[in-house]
Amino acid sequence: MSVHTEPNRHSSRHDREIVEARVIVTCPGRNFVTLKIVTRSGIYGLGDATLNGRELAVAAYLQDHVVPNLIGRDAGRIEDLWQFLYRGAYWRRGPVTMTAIAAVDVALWDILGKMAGMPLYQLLGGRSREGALVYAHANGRDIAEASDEVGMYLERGFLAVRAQCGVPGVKKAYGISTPGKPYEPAESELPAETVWNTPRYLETAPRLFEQLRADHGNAVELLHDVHHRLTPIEAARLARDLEPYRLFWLEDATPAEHQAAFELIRQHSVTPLAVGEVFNSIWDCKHLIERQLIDYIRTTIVHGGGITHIRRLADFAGLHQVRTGFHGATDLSPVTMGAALHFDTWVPNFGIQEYMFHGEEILAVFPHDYAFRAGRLHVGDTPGHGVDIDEALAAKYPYTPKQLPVARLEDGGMWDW
Ligand code: CS2
Ligand code: MG
Repeated sequence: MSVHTEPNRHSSRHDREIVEARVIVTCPGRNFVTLKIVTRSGIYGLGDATLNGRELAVAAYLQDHVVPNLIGRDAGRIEDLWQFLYRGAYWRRGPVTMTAIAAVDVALWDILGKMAGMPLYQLLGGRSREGALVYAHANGRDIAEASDEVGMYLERGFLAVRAQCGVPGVKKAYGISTPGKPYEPAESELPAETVWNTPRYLETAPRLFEQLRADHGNAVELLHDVHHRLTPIEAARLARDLEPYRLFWLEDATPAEHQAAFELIRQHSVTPLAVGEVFNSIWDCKHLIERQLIDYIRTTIVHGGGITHIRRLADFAGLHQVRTGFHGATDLSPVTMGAALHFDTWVPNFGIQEYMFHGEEILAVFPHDYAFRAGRLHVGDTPGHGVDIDEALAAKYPYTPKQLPVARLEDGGMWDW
């Protein structure tokens, strides 16, 4: 019997040639940088290149140093282009470089999916699950308000909720929204200055989770983000104090530049730990993973060199029973959310996905096919990652400078925000 297979009409080198790559900056409520790569066949791919508060640095890196290297190349050589931009640049790693590389990489995977007529999860190896468990953000000025918001998300079908609440005596704590508005940290052109008080926080956080378990029971998965503001021994104490409330995870308990600092937390507590939204490569978490000092790795596609690198990171984490828990704040565009969800649908060692919803204006600029049902996000079967950009609409929202806040201690000394 002879088997005849039609050659893919996009398989020629000529069709795959990159003829154009452009950087699109838009601010439909918050700034996003998107890279659009176009091939000779007319098929294009999109990659997110947004680095909150430093957007134009990545835009310039792409525009001035990456785009000229893409024109004329074969969009099908995803691995080779990744190596070219990483090894070939000589200056390796760092958030600006790795975000720029990610934008190229995700756009090329998107093109590959469109050429193959397949959704991205299929190219990665196919479905491992029906949907990706997600967690929402609940917050409140005090414990009672935060608990009400957890209840609201449970009514909307969420199975996992991150909870943050105001700290008595601290004027503007991380994670707490302005009343009536969704939580959005980068609100001003220059960084807002906030004041931090560790002892007050260490008293409040366990009381918050005691109340949440009393109000909502044990079935809901609860998460909490320390946002890098404790020293290792303080983090160890908080992790221990939270043990009775069985958190899904405690995030960024202490800054992780010094990875071995997490050994101290592990020695004192069995609260699961998550780290990594500010990491950019495997090298930032190699010790944390090899020594099983964390349970979840949060580095996601846009800030970690794209699918090509995050796939290696996830495989390495899997060897050490570390699961993924990708960053998904609103400063990551729907393009990253789409790509991350395809990854989540495939990756064997999936844990959870952060889901902090984008507003209507943003969703109109980025048409997408993922949808929330019963506590999980589900990707569609559109070829590629399933997220597009309406360039005419994007052009109506010019870039607006905004930076993240900073934090100081009460004596004025700088602290981690
Ligand atoms: C946060 C983010 O989502 C999270 O866990 O830590 O809100 C983070 O502050 C922002 O992404 C910074 O741009
Ligand atoms: Mg975080």
